[in-house]
Amino acid sequence: MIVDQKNKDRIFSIKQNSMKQFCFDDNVVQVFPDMIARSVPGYEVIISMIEDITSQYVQSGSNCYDLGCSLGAATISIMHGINKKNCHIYAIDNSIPMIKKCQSYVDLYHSPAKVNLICSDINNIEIKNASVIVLNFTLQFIKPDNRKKIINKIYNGMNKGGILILSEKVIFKDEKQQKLNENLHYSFKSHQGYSNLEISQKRSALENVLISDSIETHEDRILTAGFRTFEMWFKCYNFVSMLAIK
Ligand code: GEK
Repeated sequence: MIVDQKNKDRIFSIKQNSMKQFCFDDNVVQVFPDMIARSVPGYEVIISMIEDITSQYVQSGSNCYDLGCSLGAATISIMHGINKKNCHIYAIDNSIPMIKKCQSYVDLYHSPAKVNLICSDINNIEIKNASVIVLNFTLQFIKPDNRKKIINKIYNGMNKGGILILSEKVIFKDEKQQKLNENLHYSFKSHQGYSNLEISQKRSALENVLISDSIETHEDRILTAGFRTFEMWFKCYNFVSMLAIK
């Protein structure tokens, strides 16, 4: 992913009197690569491993989906990981400015697979003949009541042996563990150059927008849908990436 160093995230650096809910608008899109890299510990590792995991599970003649693709970092990893013939990638996001800019990034790379960028709500899309599906920090923005339906839809549209890579910010049932991981994440953001004001204003803007589940809730939802394997393959503080195999 190409990051324009001039586009540093300073969105929450000035004191705001009334806090608007966070949304993926033009301002966020302009600084998004810097924002996500400095907010999500381990993001780059997860993005690079998506290529590796894709290469192990992609099936010939199948579809790969990047749901909530933003600027296409995971899409580009999927493109690089595809080592089978006649594959098709669908990268989907419901933010118009994200999809527009995503197209310009994806166009920089060559892929034997056909890539289609679609501006749509992932609640409304159809999934079929899938071997690799990525939800990289997207499910947490979906209304909690709709999450089970999306995981079931993913399972039903997936071929046997196909995989879901699900990365999320999570909460812990144990209060001490929750506090510890929250504090570690706070220090990470502070070391990344975010001020206390930026951290607290972003937290307020994300309230009721980013709603985290526990690892147990994700595992239960995935196994109840029918997936035969659930593995938490990556964890850094309160950010995890899980692998489900059909
Ligand atoms: C990455 N995966 O760089 N339908 C479609 N898209 C949605 C929906 C929805 N209902 N809700 C939110 N989004 C990316 C990072 S960011 C994570 C994903 C973050 C989209 C939203 O527009 C945004 O682009 C993305 O999900 C979440 O690997 O910013 O923490």
